[in-house]
Amino acid sequence: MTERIEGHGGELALAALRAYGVREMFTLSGGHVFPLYDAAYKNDFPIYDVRHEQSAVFAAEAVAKLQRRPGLAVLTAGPGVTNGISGLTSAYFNASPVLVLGGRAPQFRWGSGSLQEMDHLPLVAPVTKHAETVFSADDIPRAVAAALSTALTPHRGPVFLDFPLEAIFSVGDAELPAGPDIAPVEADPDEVATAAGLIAGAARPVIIAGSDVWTGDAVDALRAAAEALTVPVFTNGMGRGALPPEHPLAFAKARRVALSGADVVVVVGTPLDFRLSFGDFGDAKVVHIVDAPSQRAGHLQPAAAPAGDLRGILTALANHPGGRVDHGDWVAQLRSAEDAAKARDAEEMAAETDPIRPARVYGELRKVLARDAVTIGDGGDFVSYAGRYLEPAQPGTWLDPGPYGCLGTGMGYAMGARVTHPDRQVCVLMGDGAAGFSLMDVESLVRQKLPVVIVVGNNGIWGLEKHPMRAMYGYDVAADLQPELRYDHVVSALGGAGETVAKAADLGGALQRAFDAGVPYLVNVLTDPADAYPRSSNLA
Ligand SMILES: Cc1ncc(C[n+]2csc(CCOP(=O)(O)OP(=O)(O)O)c2C)c(N)n1
Ligand SMILES: [Mg+2]
Repeated sequence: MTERIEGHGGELALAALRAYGVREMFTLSGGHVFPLYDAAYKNDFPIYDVRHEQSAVFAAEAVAKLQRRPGLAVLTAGPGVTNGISGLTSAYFNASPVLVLGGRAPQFRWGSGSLQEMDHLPLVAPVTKHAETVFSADDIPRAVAAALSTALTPHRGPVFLDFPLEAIFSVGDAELPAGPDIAPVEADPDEVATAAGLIAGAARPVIIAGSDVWTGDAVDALRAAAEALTVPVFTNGMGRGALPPEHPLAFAKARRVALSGADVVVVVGTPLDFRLSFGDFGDAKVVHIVDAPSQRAGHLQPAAAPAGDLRGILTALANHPGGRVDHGDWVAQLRSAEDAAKARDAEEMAAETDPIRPARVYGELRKVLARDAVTIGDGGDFVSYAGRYLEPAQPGTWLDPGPYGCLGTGMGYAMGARVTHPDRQVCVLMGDGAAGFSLMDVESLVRQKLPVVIVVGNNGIWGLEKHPMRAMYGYDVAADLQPELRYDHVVSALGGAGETVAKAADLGGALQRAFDAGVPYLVNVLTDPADAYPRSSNLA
């Protein structure tokens, strides 16, 4: 028996959203979307509001990434939607199932110059899997359900709907959608068998696992495959923490040794993009395992590229019936490289330098972070160091902006993380430059009682740009910020608290106070502007 629902457009939308597991909205007020607020208000559906629409979309994306279910941002017509476009684009690059519902000027007088009248679709179409204007209230549940099904179907991604004023304000009725029913797509078994044979027959195989392994709920299958075939595993994005750091096959530091020595590189659930030298691993054969055919690389021809449900593919690898080469020596070789690199890192993380270097910040942070803490990176070099020195112990605990590399995710991601995990530590690692994009949203966090810890690596520069520009031109422009600025005072002024730390010895106490504070708390660490993250070539 199907259930019929009736009400205004906002109520019809909410019923469909709930059927799809959406549990809250992130928004910034605008009259065009009032019916969505009215429905939420009358049905005890949580509304979190922000000070810039980018934060609403980033918060929705954090919920989608951490909880593996759709995240919702509601944006008003025109500028509300355009302010959300970097968030949508990030979600598109990250395959995050985010739904943006936009208000829209009335259709009946379209073209007459209504307030905030613009057609959003041509702007959002290139960065969404689906974008549609819904012209009648009756049609809203169908459209919401179809959009969310699309968002949740691998390869996942954001979707957009907008509702002309008269559609969302008028009353209609429709069938209640049943909720998601996404059938897994099975990969071609021959291709999976080819991949399994290549890995089992390799002398020096390596696995690199990325975000889709987490999103596709394939973490256990990844571990089973790695263990069954004895393959060292490296991770990136939401894949970090898929194997606990103490697992004998979990590696992080020996990446260069691994990739230069490997004869088969297996990349699972992440594109062969700049983060993985575009899939160029010298003479090694590449196996690229993706969650949908659309994700196969167009710029190279891997030795095998099974596409389909990642859990199914990885489980098939774990159950590979054929013989296998012993990889024990290879694993041992990488382990000694890993241990040596870890010892070097440990020294750097303990170094008593003046000014403080980022490594020490992470050395101190590691002492106070719980295993299930959510850490969020928003910045340049300071976040590259976070990636290097922090070791997520569990999957689904590390949020970086992903390959779109958009600064400004910080407070939005923090809001989504706090809403997701009310009882865990949530810690944002921020460059001082990045802080400028979203720090005003500390006000939203304070007001809505969403405490988080913010650690700013305050080097007084756009470090990731200043150092490369100097290296390239011998000078730099547009790369300086006010040195030693009191970002902690900004947070205090907004109702939170914080302090500035200039000496390494004071870091531990400050971080402890931050996690105990119970309000948004910013630790403003004055770091060495001369410190540059070592990289061979970098144009960000
Ligand atoms: C929205 C956006 N604007 C500009 C950039 C280019 N960019 C990448 S890193 C970076 C510098 C970041 O500086 P900061 O946050 O202070 O971190 P630091 O490198 O100094 O540690 C810039 C400007 C970007 N990635 N995203
Ligand atoms: Mg900086």
